[in-house]
Amino acid sequence: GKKKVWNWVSYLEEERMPAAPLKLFREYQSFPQGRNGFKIGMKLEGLDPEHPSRFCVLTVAEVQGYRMRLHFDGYPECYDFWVNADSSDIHPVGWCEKTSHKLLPPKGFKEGEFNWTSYLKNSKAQAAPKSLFKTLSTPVTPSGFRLGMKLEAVDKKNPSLMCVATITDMVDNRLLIHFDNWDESYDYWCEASSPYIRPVGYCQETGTPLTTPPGYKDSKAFSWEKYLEETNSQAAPARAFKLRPAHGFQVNMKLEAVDRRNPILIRVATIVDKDDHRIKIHFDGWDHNYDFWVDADSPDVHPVGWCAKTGHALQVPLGAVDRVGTVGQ
Ligand code: MLY
Repeated sequence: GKKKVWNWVSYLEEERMPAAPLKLFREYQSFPQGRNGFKIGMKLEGLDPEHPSRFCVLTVAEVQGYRMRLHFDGYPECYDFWVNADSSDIHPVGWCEKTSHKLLPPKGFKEGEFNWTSYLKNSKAQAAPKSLFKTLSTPVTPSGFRLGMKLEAVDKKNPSLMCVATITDMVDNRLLIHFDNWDESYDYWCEASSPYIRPVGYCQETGTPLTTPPGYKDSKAFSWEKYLEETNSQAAPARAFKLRPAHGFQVNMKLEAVDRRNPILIRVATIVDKDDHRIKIHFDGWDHNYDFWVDADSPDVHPVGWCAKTGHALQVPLGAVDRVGTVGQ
C-alpha cells in the first residue's frame, strides 16, 4: 500500500505510547525561547569535549536548527562536534582573558603568540556576537565549593568507580571535577546537584570501595585526613552538595535524541530502561544493539516536536516516510 507521511501524533497513537511530558525536561532540553543566531564562520571560545578542562578557539562550521557543528581552528574536521546554541560550553571571544582561563590557541600558534584581534583581522573572520550566548538569569555560583577542594566522584568513563577527586575549575553554576593523579581526559563538568559527586567520607559511610590516586603509597589504608594534610587541601563541605531527586522519565515514553554515532542526526526514540539519573535510549526501528544509556539531563535529549519547532531534520523510524516525502533510514 501507499506509505503515509510520518508525523508524531499518528505515530504515538499507532504505537500506543506516550510522549515524555515537557515538565520532565530541563530548560535547555526543552523548546528554546529564541532562534539560533550563530552563522557559519563565526569564531568563539569553547570547551573541548574530549578534554573538558581546555578552552579552545572554535569556528561555527555548520548550522542546523538550534544546533551547530564547531570546528577547532587549525585541526582536522574529525574533531568537530555538535552543540545546542544555548550550550554552557561555549563563550564569546575574550571570555577566557576576562575570566583568567587559559585559551588554547589554534594549531600552529605558540603559547602566548595568539591574539584575537589580529587573528580575526588576518583570517577576515567575525567574532560571534556576545548577544548570541546564553547568559544565566541568576548567575548562581554553587555555594560552599572552592577551587582545590577534594571530594569523592564517579569516574563517568568507568562508572563503577568512585574516586578521589578535586574541583579544578568553576564557571557559572558548574564545577570541573578532576581525578587526582589522572590526566584530564576523565574530567567533567557538573552542577552541585549532580549524583556523581559526594562529600569526602561517602564511600566509607556506604561501604563503597574508593579508588585512590594511582601511585598513592597507602592505597590500602587510605585516610582522607592524612591525604588532605599531605596535599594541603580541604574537603568540600557536605552542605555544598545538593543531590537532586531522581528524574521522572518512564519506560516507553518517546522523545527525540541525538544519535551518538552520527551526531548530526536526531532520531525518534523510546526510553527502554531507566535508573535514578539516567535513561536508556532506543532508536525506533533500529536494532537494540544501538541502545545506550544517557544522563536524564543530557542536552542531547529533547521532547517530541523539538526538531520541528527548531528547524532541525528528524530521522523517523526505518521504513517510514518523513514530512518531506523521503524514505527515512
Ligand atoms: N582501566 C582504566 C581505568 C582508568 C580509571 C581512571 N579513573 C579512576 C579516573 C585505565 O587504566 O585506563
